[in-house]
Amino acid sequence: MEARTYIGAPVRRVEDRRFVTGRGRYTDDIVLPGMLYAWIVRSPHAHARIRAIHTEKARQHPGVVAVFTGKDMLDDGVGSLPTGWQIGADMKEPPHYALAVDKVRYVGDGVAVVIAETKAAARDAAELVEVDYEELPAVVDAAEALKEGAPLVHDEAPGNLCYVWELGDREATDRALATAHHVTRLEFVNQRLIPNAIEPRAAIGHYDPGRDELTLYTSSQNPHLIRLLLCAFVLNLPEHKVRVISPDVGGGFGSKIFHYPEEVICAWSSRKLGRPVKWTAVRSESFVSDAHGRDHITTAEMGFDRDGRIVGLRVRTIANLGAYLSTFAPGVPTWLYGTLLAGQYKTPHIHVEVKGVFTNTTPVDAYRGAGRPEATYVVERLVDLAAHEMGIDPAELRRRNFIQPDEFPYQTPVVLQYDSGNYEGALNKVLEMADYEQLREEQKRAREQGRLLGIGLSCYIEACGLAPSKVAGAIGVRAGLYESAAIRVLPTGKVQVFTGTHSHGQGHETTFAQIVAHELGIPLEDVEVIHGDTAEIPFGMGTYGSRSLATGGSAIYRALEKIKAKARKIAAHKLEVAEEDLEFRNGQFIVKGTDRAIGFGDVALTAYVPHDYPEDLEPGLEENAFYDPANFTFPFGAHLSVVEVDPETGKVKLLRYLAVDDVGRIINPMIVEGQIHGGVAQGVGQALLEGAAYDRENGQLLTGSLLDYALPRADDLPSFEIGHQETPCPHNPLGAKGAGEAGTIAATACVVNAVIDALYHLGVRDIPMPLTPERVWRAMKGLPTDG
Ligand code: MCN
Repeated sequence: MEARTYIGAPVRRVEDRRFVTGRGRYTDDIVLPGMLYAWIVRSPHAHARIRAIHTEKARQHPGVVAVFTGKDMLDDGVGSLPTGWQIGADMKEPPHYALAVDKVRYVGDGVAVVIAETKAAARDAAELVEVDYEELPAVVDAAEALKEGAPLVHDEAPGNLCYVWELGDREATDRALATAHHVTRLEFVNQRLIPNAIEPRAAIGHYDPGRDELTLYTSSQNPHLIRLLLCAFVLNLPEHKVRVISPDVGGGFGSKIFHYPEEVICAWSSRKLGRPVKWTAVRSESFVSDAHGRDHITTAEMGFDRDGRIVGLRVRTIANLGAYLSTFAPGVPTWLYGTLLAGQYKTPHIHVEVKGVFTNTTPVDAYRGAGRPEATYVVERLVDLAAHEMGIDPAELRRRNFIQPDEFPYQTPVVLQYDSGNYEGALNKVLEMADYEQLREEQKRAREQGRLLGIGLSCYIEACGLAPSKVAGAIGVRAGLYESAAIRVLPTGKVQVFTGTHSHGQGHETTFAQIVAHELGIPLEDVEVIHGDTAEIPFGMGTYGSRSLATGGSAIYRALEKIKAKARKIAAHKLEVAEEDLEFRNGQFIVKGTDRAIGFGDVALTAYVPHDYPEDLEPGLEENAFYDPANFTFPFGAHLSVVEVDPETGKVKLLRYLAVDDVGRIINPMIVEGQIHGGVAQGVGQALLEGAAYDRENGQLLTGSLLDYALPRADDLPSFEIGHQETPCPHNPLGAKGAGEAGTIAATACVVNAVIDALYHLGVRDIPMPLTPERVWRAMKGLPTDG
């Protein structure tokens, strides 16, 4: 392949060689000499006081080395896990200890850890730990938790209220809705989801007493942040003596961004015992101990004028935060949600109020899309329902309200300034791919035959590429959100790229290598991308919020510019010409208008064997860059789905799913398609299948395994039809926007809209998700659906 054509090429993922041949190296694959195994004793109660913990029997079990409780850790000075996002000065931030000290607050809350020579011994001995609980009433529903007399989760948070957050102009929005020609209103639950990465979370603490150094291996999306929180807040360790390694990670979908109790437990107990300590979750443990996603109760009203133009949007949301604040939890239902409520539309007035609430449930935090799927669901369900209510075609109603291509940069009433877009272009393309008019005809014919076909649209926008650090600071994020890169050109011209992002399925080892090979004009095989080890890479901010290409890729690009600038000086010296007389093409510095040239490899060698070298230049060819973006990136798109509902059983069959996404300039279209496919599958999962259920009486998680929690499978999904549109991002050097969450953000509303479209003529306006056959059937019969 011509070196210069790597950007935009559907290169196969280089990392897959090791993954598909079983040679990936995940945390649980790592076996260290003298390693011990941890098993965590978890609360079977949603809410209880711990009267006493009896550990003697467990300690005597063969193979057991130690049993620790929350009190042991507290007495040893171990601090609380902090949250990284402050929402307003009044936000309540009760302590969250790695093991509960006085009270347990959800089923799965850790109370003790058993550490033994084998995992089996640790597990067996854990059964011998006797905890004397005084059970307390529990509350799992966020609206119930706000009611007077509800069980109190934390004394520090009266009424279970963590914060009240609002954005937008309340009075102007109220006025706009009061005088609107038509108001569409929806009350709904955006249900709780449980992430299920293929690889369960795992951690190994490895303390080396000789060097007084701690290494933490952890299946994390975010190694530097974990090290910072662990050192500065929880264990009070010198940061330079701690190394965090996130080796191969088998998916995260957001759930591995956060600093988890088990990381603290393994790190601390390894220091105590002077031996490595490993913990690996079993799947049912992941169900209760990985942070969950979504869980909003929302009332939303959208007002329209006589011509179908949106005049205002009012949103009231109660967000369930679970029992403790997870690392980014406060920001997800607020800044990552409320700021996206303009969607793709010119909505003059928006007001949103969010109450963040503690309950006796697993903590809730970011899950693929994090706040943005919830915002898209609000906007796209309302627009679609309004179209039905006003008798306007849903595509036409959207067209009447789109922000137009010549209106960018576009300032929304909810803080964000969109940088670029062509929303109608994406909609037109997906309608054309689907042959929309023909589909509507088919729908009519099908209805005459008693068949229930539905067509759904979802025109989404997301803010990703998190974030300008200045903005992050202004909205309470307790971290910078730039990204780092280092490029080391070796004497033979081979290149190592160190990135502060973390790849756990997204294919960075391929796409980032494509950028480098393209820009340096060298073969892809000459580039190695390294990530996930704080001892090797500059301080980085990790992977989430579809930020890695836009920020991490841009940092790599900036470092490449420095490499090229230095290489040019060396080349000019070797060729005895001025730097301006050189052009760099296909890996060669060429004297303009001549055939005299020097290859990049020769320049690299000269940098390390500087016998004949410019006087004022340092040897070596290695550069760093930290890239802080000027704005978020704003990918968008239009998705369309076609469903058929079985009138007898209520079963929804997804017949077609089409997506046109605009993720700016594409580095690797095959990887982007894969990202969209995976994202859509997760979005469809929320619409039709997935949903966490708690027993309201006793707070037990009823969907605690894959037997009860339905993930989408291949046979639930059609073959997706994918189209692209490219509107380059105007403010990063690659012109790239994010792609990692787009599918999830669009798909949920798209599928629900299709089902409602199929049933609207039967009087169905809404069905709670997931749209199980029973609920759909009940809705068709006019029976209550919230069971
Ligand atoms: N890409 C591209 N051209 C673009 C945009 C992206 O070629 N214009 C490529 C990128 O180079 C990268 C991939 O697409 O290889 C995704 O890039 P990006 O959108 O920057 O997203 P991140 O790499 O930051 O990944 C995060 C995102 C999120 S937030 C979740 S959640 C998610 C996702 O990615 N979790 C995933 N995709 C996942 N895919 C897998 N397999 N596993 C997960 O856990």
